[in-house]
Amino acid sequence: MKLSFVVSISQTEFEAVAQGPWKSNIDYLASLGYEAVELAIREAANIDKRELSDYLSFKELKVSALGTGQIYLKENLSLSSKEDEIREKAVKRIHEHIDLAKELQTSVIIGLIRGGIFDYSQRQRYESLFLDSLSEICAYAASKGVNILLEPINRYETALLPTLESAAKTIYKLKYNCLGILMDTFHMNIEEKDISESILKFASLIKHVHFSDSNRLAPGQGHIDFCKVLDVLKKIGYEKYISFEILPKPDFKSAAKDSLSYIRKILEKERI
Ligand code: LER
Ligand code: MN
Repeated sequence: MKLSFVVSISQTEFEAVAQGPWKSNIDYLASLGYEAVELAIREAANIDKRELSDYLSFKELKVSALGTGQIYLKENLSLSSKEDEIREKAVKRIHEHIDLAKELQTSVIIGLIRGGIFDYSQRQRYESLFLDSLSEICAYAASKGVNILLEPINRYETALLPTLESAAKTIYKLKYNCLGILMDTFHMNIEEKDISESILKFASLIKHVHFSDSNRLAPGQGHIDFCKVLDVLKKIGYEKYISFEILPKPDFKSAAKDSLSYIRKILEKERI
């Protein structure tokens, strides 16, 4: 399992990321020994791809995934909007992320961009609009050889797809090989009956992992049992990235350092 940290390329309302000058954040993460960074990006088309990929290779860091939530948080574009124009704009923006992901040899996350829906009476309607958008995205991603990571998100952030089971049903329905699950321990702690059982049950679909403790702080600062989570990930043969998506508290540097040493200690002790 390879360790990664979420870095935002520009200023964002979402707090569980490293913010500020991205180059110095990347320098620091590389100096700690991280193997990859997950990049939270709002406008993929405006990124200087050459500068970004040159800098990452200079630091010998891979990109574990590209995040897309800022498109929703900052611009209110969502894949389940009832307005065709908004949905189309959101899909187009994800296509731009897919183009960037192809260059950086990484995957694209579909999390909050599905929309922060709280009108439960209309959930089916929103879900079907979301599935149409997702299907269009998957067709484009498949043509580019890029994987899409569908992230179950807890009920306080959206009404759509809160559990691994609901994401799995969506994946079986759409039948795209490029579509997998991003499991996030923070959301799972709220929504899953049993975190380990869900990981075992949907093992073959899990393609990316977010780690944060029950309170969105670094692993070890809340009540999630990460020894148990890592043990199950080991059992299913998970060898991809674990990305820390945590509040930078008390500050980014200590949060990044503490997460890495806490998880490494567990990995080494159990020889995962
Ligand atoms: C994003 O990865 C996430 O976990 C969501 O909570 C974003 O709001
Ligand atoms: Mn997450």
